Amino acid sequence: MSTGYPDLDALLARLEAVPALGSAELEAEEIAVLGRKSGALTAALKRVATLPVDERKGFGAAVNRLKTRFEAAFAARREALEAERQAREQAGVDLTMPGRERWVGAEHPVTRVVDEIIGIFRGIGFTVAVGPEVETEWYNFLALNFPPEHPAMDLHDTLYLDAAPVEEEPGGRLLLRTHTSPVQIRTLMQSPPPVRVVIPGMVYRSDAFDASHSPAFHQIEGLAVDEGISFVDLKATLIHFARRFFGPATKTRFRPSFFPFTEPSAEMDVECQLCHGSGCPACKGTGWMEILGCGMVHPAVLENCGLDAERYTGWAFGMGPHRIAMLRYGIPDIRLLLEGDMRFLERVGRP
Ligand code: 2NL
Repeated sequence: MSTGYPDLDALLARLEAVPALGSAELEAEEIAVLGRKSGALTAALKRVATLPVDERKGFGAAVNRLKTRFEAAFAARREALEAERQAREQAGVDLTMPGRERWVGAEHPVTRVVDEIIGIFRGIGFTVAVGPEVETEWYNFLALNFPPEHPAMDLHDTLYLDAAPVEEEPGGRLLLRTHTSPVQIRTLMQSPPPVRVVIPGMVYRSDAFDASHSPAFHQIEGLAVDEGISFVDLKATLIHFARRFFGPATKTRFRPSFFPFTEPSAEMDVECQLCHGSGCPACKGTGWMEILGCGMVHPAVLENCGLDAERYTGWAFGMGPHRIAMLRYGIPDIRLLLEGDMRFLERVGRP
């Protein structure tokens, strides 16, 4: 129904739209149309005084009629919205209730440690390799120069599969790998040196689940094999790693050790991350924390992979990212890293 005035007719579309407004929109529209300061109809009413005398009465009346229609439409819509709200309330739905906050998750500290370690080695030319978690005795032990009677191969330490051996003995029995070294053996057998790889993954041992042990845990190993590689390369690379990972001023030390697959072998310590060398309960007063084992690849291991040990040499290391995460974040119990309790991740994980 036309008002008889084109500039007032322009508001009719807005009048028709009122019954579809939501409550916030309704409030805004009331102000936009009827508001004392800048409402569209208020402005039209103010214009009345500027018109020639004979036009004032007719226009003023049209504005007032339109104003009455708007007021009625707003009131009707407000009532309808209130009725809807009451109906919802009676049905037990409260749309004003705050939503449940959804936790988007966090990066696990072990994942973060593994990613950072891999990143540091990638930065100096290493690639990443992965391999099977079910292995044979040959790849897991014998190729690595474990003597056939080594206690690590015992049922008490290693989880064997209840399955037929893949080959006749020796070395054909199936097991859950106890370290990621078999992937290094596979890498050396498949691609000739130069080899520079890091290998992250889960490993398994027949251990009790207590504050410092778990039957399943992560390991990350590295291997460099080429012509002319020496212990100097091992030390320089691992010291570089420690400084990148723990900070540029980090002190390191190497102690002699023993592994069947390396000769000579060593363990690397970094200054205690909690007391910075002065001695505390975490480092048992020594000021040092062991972070990895390493050594020059035993010539027998190279020969087992079909390589000429007179021509090639190499070094390798292995470390446990759980231990490193515990040292770095001061986590007292390995089970906190493995149980998947979201309350722990909410506190320690990186969002
Ligand atoms: C440790 C010690 C180590 C290796 C792992 C390795 C692999 C091949 C040849 C020679 Cl194929 N060595 N790996 C070497 C030294 C130490 O791990 O304490 N891990 C948690």
